[in-house]
Amino acid sequence: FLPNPKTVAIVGCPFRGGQAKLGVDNGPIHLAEAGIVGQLEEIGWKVAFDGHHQFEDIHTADDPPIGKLKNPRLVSKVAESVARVVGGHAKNGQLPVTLGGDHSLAMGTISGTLDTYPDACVIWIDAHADINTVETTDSGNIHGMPVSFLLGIGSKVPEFSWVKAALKPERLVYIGLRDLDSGEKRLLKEHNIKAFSMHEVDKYGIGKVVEMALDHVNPKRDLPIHLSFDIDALDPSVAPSTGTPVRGGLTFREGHYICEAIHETGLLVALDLMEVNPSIDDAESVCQTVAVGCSLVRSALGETLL
Ligand code: Z70
Ligand code: MN
Ligand code: MN
Ligand code: MN
Repeated sequence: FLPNPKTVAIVGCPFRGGQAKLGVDNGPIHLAEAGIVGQLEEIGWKVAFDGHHQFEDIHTADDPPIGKLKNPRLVSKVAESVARVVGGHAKNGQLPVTLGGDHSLAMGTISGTLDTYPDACVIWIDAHADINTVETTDSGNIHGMPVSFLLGIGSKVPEFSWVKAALKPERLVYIGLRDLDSGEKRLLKEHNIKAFSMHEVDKYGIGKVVEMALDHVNPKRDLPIHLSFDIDALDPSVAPSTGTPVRGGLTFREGHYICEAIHETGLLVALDLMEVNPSIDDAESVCQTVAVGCSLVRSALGETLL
């Protein structure tokens, strides 16, 4: 089923409408300026990058909240266009690497992947579960909600009717969680969603956790994998420049190990790197965070230590 892509399509998404902080829209610009394209070429990929995506601008005045949801029409429009772009690249046999931008974009990237590979599984690396529904969200920030839309749980918002409930709970697994709202904890239990929090990472070690995660979503190691990596899964000492740093996160090596192990499966069909915010913390922290982001992407795409 895999086209064995030799070409990466970089999908730069300068978007911040899924949360309130300024700056995360500059994440992809910094990642590109740090030389991610050349770095991937260096490790043997052809890289297609035709510039960052331009999104339709819907002004806040024309986009009042729907229930608690903030910027709902804007987020929906942007994610829908990202779904089209990612799906298009995947159907061309390319491996889409989406650079965010906030994590609401994953509503689009994963929709694009599932449209192309309906039996794909999702490995979601994050401090947060991003599974709030219309009912459970407190903040109204849609970057805390993309998973519920993909699963089709919570009440439906007509503006998001393009999102198919194409993700089955058994095809989703989390690693790195440590900051969940109480409603999110309930949803994970209710829907039997497998999650490895930092507690399990400490208990079993990252090698065993990745193996157990793959055993759950991909027992025969034959399904395509979409890896959605929120940089805030890493400890703030490793990746300080992100909107919601949470202490007690993955080490530099644990983050890279996840990417390396997923590359080794040979099943990766799409990758997201989200929530790099160059407006947070000092210049040195930004540099460090952007470099770690590039490095995670290289590891997921096959850079080896030896
Ligand atoms: C919270 C919410 C979130 C990222 C914060 C936080 C969600 N659960 N995700 N930062 N990346 O607002 O729903
Ligand atoms: Mn493109
Ligand atoms: Mn996230
Ligand atoms: Mn997060």
